[in-house]
Amino acid sequence: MATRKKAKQARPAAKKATVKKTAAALPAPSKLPYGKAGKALDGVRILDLSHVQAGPTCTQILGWFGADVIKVERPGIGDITRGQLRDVPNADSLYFTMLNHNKRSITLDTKHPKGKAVLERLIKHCDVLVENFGPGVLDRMGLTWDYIHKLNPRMIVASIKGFGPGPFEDCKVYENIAQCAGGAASTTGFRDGPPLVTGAQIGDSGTGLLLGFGIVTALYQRTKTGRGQRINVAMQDGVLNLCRVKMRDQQRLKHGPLKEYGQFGEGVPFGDSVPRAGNDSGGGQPGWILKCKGWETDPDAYIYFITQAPIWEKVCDVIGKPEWKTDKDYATPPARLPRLKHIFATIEQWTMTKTKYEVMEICNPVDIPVGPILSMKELAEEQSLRKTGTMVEVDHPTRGKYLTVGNPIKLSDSISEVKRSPLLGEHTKEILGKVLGYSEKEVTEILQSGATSAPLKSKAAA
Ligand code: CAO
Repeated sequence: MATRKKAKQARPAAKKATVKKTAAALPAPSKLPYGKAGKALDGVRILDLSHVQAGPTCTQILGWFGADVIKVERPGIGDITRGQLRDVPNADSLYFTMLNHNKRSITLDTKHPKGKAVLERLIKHCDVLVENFGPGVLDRMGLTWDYIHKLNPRMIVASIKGFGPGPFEDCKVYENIAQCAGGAASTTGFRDGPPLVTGAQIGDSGTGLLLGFGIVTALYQRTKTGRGQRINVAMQDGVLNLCRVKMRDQQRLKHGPLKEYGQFGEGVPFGDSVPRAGNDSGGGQPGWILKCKGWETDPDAYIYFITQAPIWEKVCDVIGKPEWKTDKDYATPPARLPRLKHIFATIEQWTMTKTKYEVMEICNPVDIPVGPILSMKELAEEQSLRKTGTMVEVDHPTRGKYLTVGNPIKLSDSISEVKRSPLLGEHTKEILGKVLGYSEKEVTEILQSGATSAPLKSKAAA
């Protein structure tokens, strides 16, 4: 009894301590209107050594959330994508501009002694170093984890590589290699065709987003530990993570055929690994891409149609097959599975009499899940996407106005502004002087040393 009483007394005290701790850890709620209290990552400084697509995707999204992203680029060349797939002569390509918004650019030869000294100062100044060089490059620059950690124990070092430790760890990797090695290609395409890669950049941009998640998580943990840590995301792992449902199916295969795959209904036996399933729905609700009015001339006149079980009767009514509601061959999901090809062919006879937008108008009010196949042209012109900032028009000093894809993550208190990508080395002087605190004389010395500029061509080479 006495013990119980003691415990009872102890409880409120513990509660009080928790409340106190929480109150001390968080500031009082801001009285400013939402969106006016700064950005989520204000004050976070990113040393961006990344290039091409995977790393820049990550640092761009951190920049949209307010982080100060300082992009270090090789003098005279910069990120290789500046010149790749160029559409406007002498201007940065869309490949570069669409991946490098909200960043500042400093040119630095990291192998030049003065360049290395500047880089070290940047390491001391920043919170996070992001890189997606080929395997071993960072170490060859002298930037081992031990070295960085000694310079700045709070530094988070975030890396993307093609593969994690294992047989392929030394390989260089681009998007499609990751899609192939991560299980996406073997499960994409039609059963009787070769593996296919998808246009969605799940290897590059997908892995970049995962890295961003790792970074904000590590920043949060640092508020408790005070120290940085290493983050490694392999593109193979990132793609495999997105192919989770296919690994689910791989294990289900041991227990019998995958009945929701069209191949089951066609009587084609399964092998020992997950087959390509065309446009079959990945979930338990059968679906397929169907032709719509105009498909003969418009390559995107198609709709994705899902025959979700709870609304099956509505599907029957809409397509003019009310008798299927009671027919034992069609009335239940298991009865339908072996007949999916015929069912979708019948639904298609109906969708071909309508445009994809008309199908949307008819099906959505009765809760039939359908989705139009939208072309890039249609998405670029879609006004609702402009209004939400998902599509943004940006002005650029050398290439003029262009359209870009904005931040898909909408925070109510950290509104994203998409600012144009920097010109090569546009902020070199500003970063040396204002950010790193070099004196005017020191800045001049660094600029004249060749650490920030392309080596002059010798007369013979010119
Ligand atoms: N100053 C001096 N040297 C610099 C520099 C700078 N500012 N920035 C880069 N370099 C040098 C590096 O030191 C390295 O030189 P060494 O090989 O002599 O050490 C070289 O430039 C860059 O090497 P890299 O292997 O990263 O570049 P690559 O063009 O040969 O390969 C890629 C590109 C993408 C295949 C490779 O970086 C890679 O596999 N990255 C990891 C996976 C990845 O992110 N892939 C996605 C690519 S698309 O987003």
